Amino acid sequence: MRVLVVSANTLLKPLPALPVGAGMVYSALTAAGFETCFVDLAFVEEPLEVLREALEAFRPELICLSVRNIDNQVIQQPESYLPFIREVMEVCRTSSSARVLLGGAAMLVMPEELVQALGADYGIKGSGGEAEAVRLACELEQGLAPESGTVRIADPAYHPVYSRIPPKSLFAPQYFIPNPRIKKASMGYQASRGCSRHCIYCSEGYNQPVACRIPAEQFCEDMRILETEYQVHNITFVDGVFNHDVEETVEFCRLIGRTSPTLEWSCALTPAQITEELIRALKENGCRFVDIGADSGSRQMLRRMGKQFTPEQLVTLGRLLEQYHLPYSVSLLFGGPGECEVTVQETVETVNQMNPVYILASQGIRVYPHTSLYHVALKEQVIRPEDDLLAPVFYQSKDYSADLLVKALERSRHIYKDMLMNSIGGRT
Ligand code: B12
Ligand code: SF4
Repeated sequence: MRVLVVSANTLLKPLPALPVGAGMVYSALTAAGFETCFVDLAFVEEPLEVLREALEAFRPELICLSVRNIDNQVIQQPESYLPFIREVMEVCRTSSSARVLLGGAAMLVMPEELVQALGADYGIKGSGGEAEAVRLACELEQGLAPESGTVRIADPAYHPVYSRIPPKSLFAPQYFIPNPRIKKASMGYQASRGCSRHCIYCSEGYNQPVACRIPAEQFCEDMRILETEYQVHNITFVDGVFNHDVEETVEFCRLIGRTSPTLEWSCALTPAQITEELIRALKENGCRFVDIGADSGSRQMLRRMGKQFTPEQLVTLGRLLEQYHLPYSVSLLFGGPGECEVTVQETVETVNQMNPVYILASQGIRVYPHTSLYHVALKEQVIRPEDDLLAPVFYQSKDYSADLLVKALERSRHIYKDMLMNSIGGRT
């Protein structure tokens, strides 16, 4: 069977995101013996035309459409990418009679809704997906086609053959232009799937409240490919959080050190699972930057946002990172349930006790259906059951406004930046 894998993400800001996931699906299907072709719609002048030509030339029997972003999640300047995805789907339908299987990061967030809205034949949701794509393609080949509109849940476990880094030659060279900020070629790499945390606005921990780490041998093999074939010596771990479990993470850091002693890397930490031994293990094994996904520094807000740590734990993490000379950023999310003048001030005061390199502050939280926030938003009548959440919809506490933040930032030691990296306020 001929299978065309399409990466439909054309967004190049804030930086181009290498379509590793779509590439893994391509590699898995190729390894399973299917005749495959890969089309990436980024960096081409006329993406729809490129897709049409590929469909006509390759004549696929199955199209694996990888969708990454639904919208930009920016309340100040919301931008939906669905109109373009609909156009992509339209081209698939008019230029081909192949069945369309939908997958990708956007399917973590709104799986059934996307399959229905785009009129796809099948969908696979959740972290992982490459092995499930192979399974579905095999069924189609054997004439065991599932019912149209079926959405399956991916098994997050890493498959020894199918969950492999794709060949570098699959990707456009533009993806490997060094990041101007760090002046090095860096790459996102996922070493665990799912998330052990339960942030109320996120479908990751809601769907799969355990994380599944890549097996050690497979990780070593991936690192060898990254260093030799990709020539990348700097990676960002894009796991929901890096430290799901302290002891296991310490061991994993040591594995990185043994496997790739010259690799430099960054990761996201939750203050909930920290020991000094862990921070030492990060430092000794190549970690060069940490993002703390704090969301808030207010005790009440941390509890309401489902963050499972306290302001004291947040400050302690900052101090430990400083002690070990590990630079870090703090990500904040203002406007969650119950956010008000007092809680905003509490956050600013907590972060004043820390010394991050920068602070990224978002305001208003994008509401997705399979999350706890969805139910809060319904209860507070911010949304109605019939609302179409495919369009950017945000939750913002009625007691919160951007002015409150600007006022609170008069007492900040730091500059706060928004999602578009504009300065919101504060001082150094
Ligand atoms: C790391 C990350 C970033 C990094 C990327 C860094 C880099 N160098 O790649 C940065 C910070 C730059 C970033 C930016 C943005 N991001 Co981001 N990002 C992520 C994150 C945390 C991980 C993505 C990743 O690399 N995954 C690892 C790869 C291997 O997995 P994957 O692509 O999902 O592929 C797997 C499956 O999806 C599946 N699969 C993939 N394709 C297909 C196709 C088929 C047919 C099938 C069956 C399966 C399948 O199999 C793959 C292998 O298992 C995700 C959250 C998440 N957990 O996915 C958000 C996420 C993808 N980002 C999101 C968004 C919105 C953005 C931005 C638009 C934000 C903004 N305003 O700037 C930008 C867009 C950037 C761009 N150019 O596209 C959203 C997208 C969904 C949505 N809400 O619209 C997500 C899901 C976060 C969320 N929960 O809301 N992001
Ligand atoms: S830590 Fe990140 S991935 Fe995990 S539940 Fe929270 S927002 Fe989602």
